[in-house]
Amino acid sequence: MNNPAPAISPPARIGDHKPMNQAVLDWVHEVELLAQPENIFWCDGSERENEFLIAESLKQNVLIKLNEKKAPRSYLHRSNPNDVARVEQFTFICTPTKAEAGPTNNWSEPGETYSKLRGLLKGAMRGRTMFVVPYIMGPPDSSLTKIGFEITDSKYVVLSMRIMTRMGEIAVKRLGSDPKAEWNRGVHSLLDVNPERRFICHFPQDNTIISVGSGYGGNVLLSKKCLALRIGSYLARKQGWLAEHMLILGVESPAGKKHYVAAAFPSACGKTNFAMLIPPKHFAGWNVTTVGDDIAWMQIRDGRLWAVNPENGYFGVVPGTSCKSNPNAMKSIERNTLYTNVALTDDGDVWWEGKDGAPPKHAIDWRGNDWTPDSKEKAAHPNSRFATPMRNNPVLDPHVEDGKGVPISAIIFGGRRSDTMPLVFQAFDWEHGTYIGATMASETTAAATGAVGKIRRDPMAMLPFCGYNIGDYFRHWLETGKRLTNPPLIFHVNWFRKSADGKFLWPGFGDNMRVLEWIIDRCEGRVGAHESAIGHIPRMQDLDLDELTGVTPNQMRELLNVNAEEWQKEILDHAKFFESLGGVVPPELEKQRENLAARFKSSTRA
Ligand code: OXD
Ligand code: MN
Repeated sequence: MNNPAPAISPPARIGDHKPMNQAVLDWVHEVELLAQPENIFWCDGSERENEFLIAESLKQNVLIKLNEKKAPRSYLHRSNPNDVARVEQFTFICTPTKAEAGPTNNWSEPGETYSKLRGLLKGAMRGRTMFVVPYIMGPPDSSLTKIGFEITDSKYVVLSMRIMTRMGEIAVKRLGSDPKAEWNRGVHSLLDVNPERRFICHFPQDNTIISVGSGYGGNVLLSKKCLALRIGSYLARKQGWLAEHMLILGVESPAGKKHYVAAAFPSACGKTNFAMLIPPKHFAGWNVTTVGDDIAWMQIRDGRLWAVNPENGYFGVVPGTSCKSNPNAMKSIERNTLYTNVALTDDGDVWWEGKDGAPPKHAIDWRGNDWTPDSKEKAAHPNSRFATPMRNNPVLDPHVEDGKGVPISAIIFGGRRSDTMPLVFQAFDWEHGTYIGATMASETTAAATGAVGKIRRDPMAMLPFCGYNIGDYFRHWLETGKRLTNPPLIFHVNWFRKSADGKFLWPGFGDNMRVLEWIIDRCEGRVGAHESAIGHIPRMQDLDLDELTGVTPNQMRELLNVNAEEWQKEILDHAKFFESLGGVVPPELEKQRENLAARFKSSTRA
């Protein structure tokens, strides 16, 4: 469990890798004086250090070793049951004014917040080891790459950061000794893992993050949601690029033509599955490769958008992952994987709901209790996770380390919608696409605490991750569009539409290739569409549906249908959402809504 663990004493040359940079040394000293740890452990990211930390974690029951034959070099971690997901209600953007954080963020005054956090951190690491984790986000030779240092009192965090980032020596070298160099300061302490003392605070102006009271990945791997998205989006606007909650995939046709696509779906809506898609047999010769499964940093070059994945690993949702839903993820997590909150089988393997094969007759559930198929509780927590190096992915894109990134031909927005949203449609242009992203909605999932299955607007899947005023974020998207001479085409997809009797209409997974092919063909201008009120929609004949099983022509019509009544409600809901943002929405997007409503009025066929 994620409870405070005693200090460790590493052998010589482990934990003594101090950087040369005086600004880092001064800051670490300041945190040391405040948190009063027993000792400081400077990480270098080496294999030797990793082995040592794993051995210590096993001794202190922070990790459980899995069966070496079934899950080589893999471990299970159980978090405190009160600490299993991101806590949006305790996540703050601490800008000098509330307006800078905007209507979608919790705001807290920086001065007061620093003092409150200092109070909580005072003496918080007494008797414990304080780790200093240097890391970079982005390929080593990218101009977008950022340096971060995370101080933490959790070995689980150090081990996870080693998977999720390029950690250690590489960051120390890149930073060098310039005291004015740009780097992110991150401080994390478990405290006593008490939800009442759990705060995830971002200070964009100071490039600083302080996270206390949690051990859950999204709250504490400060490189990911905190730096790469919240602080990242703030820096991106200032510096003229985009930091987005998007997967990046490559798709190559049998003729050898390759395109890259970025897609924004809210948390736990299938980004990892889509990024690792295996085309159905009928699509022989098509290949999908993964650049990233969660975050895209994109900059403009030659009038196009070029994307890099800042991460080095995948932190994916486990339940539902199987050889049917994502064979490449199953291969990726076969080894060197850190599991959190899945079930442990009697033979030392891991299990979760939705895994291939029959459930085990007995297991230990994610809380550490006995479990059988008759148990009422789930064996794995619905937001249980794997952290696995991206190099485990058999379909890793060869350009993943390319500093200039990959050129993006299409951007896809999508969410879980039981109704209203057709399988796929294409925006008329960038501004219309920005509107589609800005009004995107999805049913909530277990990735964040709170009710599951409620529709919420989640602009560009960035609602929990935009580190500044959402109105300015929309404006930044519109401005970016003006700077692009060769912008990506923008699409919206919905794999989750249901029939009147509540069944999913679309098989999803590999069959999403059929939609992806249409998207690529649209980019190449070689396939048709019907021009509807909401955008270009494929007609049945525009999609390759050969050998598609389980979808009748009527169901297909339903999937592609634009129901005017549902859309009247949808447009009203867009208006309500914009209104709830209190006047920050750019007029161009208000106008887009009026145009959408007008198109429905002037059209008899939607
Ligand atoms: C994630 C999330 O973990 O979006 O990627 O919550
Ligand atoms: Mn995510």
